[in-house]
Amino acid sequence: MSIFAAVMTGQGTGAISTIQLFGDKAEGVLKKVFKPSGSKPATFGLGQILLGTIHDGNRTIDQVTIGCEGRNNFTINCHGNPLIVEMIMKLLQKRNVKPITAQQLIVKILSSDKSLNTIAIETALAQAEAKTLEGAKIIANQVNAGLAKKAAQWFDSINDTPLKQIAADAKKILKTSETAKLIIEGLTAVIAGPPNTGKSTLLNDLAGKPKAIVTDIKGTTRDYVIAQCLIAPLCIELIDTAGLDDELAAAAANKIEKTAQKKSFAILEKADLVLVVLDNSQTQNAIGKKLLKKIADKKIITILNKCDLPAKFDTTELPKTLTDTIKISAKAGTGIENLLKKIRQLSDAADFDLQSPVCFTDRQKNLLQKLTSAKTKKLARQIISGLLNGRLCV
Ligand SMILES: Nc1nc2c(ncn2[C@@H]2O[C@H](COP(=O)(O)OP(=O)(O)OP(=O)(O)O)[C@@H](O)[C@H]2O)c(=O)[nH]1
Ligand SMILES: [Mg+2]
Repeated sequence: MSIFAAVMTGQGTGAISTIQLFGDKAEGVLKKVFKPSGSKPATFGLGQILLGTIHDGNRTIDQVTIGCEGRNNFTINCHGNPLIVEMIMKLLQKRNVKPITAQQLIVKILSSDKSLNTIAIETALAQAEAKTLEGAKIIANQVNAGLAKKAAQWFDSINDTPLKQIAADAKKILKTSETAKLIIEGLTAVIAGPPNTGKSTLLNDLAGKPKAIVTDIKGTTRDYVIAQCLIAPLCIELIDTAGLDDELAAAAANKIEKTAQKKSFAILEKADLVLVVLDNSQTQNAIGKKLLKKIADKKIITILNKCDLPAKFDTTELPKTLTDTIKISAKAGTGIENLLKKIRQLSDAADFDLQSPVCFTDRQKNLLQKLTSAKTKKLARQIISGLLNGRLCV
């Protein structure tokens, strides 16, 4: 086996950076580049940390600590200047150490532990990327329960279980995974609607800070404004757009307005959820046909805003896709709790069981999709075995 090294900490300057060294001759390399403090030669015992210096011949590069995490597995904790990190990596390369990415190194280390299945390795990689604590828990639960347990059950009982049953189970897991994905990766909610209805006021409310400019002038927002907002268990990227109006778009006198309208329609493409904000204190809300067409297949909540003022809007006039309404006053901050509840409900995140079996990588998803249409038990067994013990490409 070769010796590999990867920078495990994030790019840029920090107090400390960590380089991990892995391979059956890693200790030999360390003995050549590391001088322990004191007079004794370095001996690396499992779980020990040694203080000393990394040197290139007579030149000291940095004071470091070396952690021994396994027989072939060491961490070099150096100072966090990227130049120092680069010098140490170059020094290791001179000693025939191959530089790889942190992800690749994690896969190599975990793959060397034969007691771990592939889902456990994917868990270690994916957990760090989860946007919420609940998302991290969902992923962690797939190792000893969840997907790994389900796959092991399928494998053990394949001779007695009809393929139809396995396919139905796989379909259910794929469906549940759609909600899990929103909790793990977060969702994008676009705030859209006619001008001056209170979209930016709502964004500021949900973001908990004045991110977007609010005025009583129609067309205040031009470039869209993004804010992150935690509506546990969901991490939401909220996007406030320019007021959308078919007539305004057609008649937009200047280039800036035209571009603002275009950009707002375009951003709707990436919405998992659309919050259509209307002004409940006006008799008319010009909900353009173009907006309705754009969001026809999206999850939508229609927000009747400005409910602190007398109601004038006749909701029976609303098109079918906008009849799921909720009343709020973004300015007074009333009705917001109900809105949050509705957002959770609509994304199925409200009562999500964090123990449910779900897939959380494209590899797992592809295999489950194949399993839904496997025509023979031999093929089904191969797919399930791949789910548990397949190779990872990183
Ligand atoms: N009374 C009342 N006024 C509100 C409410 N929400 C917003 N407003 C007011 O409505 C006006 C427009 O608010 P904005 O949040 O800028 O509206 P917008 O939809 O972002 O407007 P555009 O960016 O022009 O499309 C401002 O004067 C706000 O103070 C509300 O709940 N009640
Ligand atoms: Mg605005």
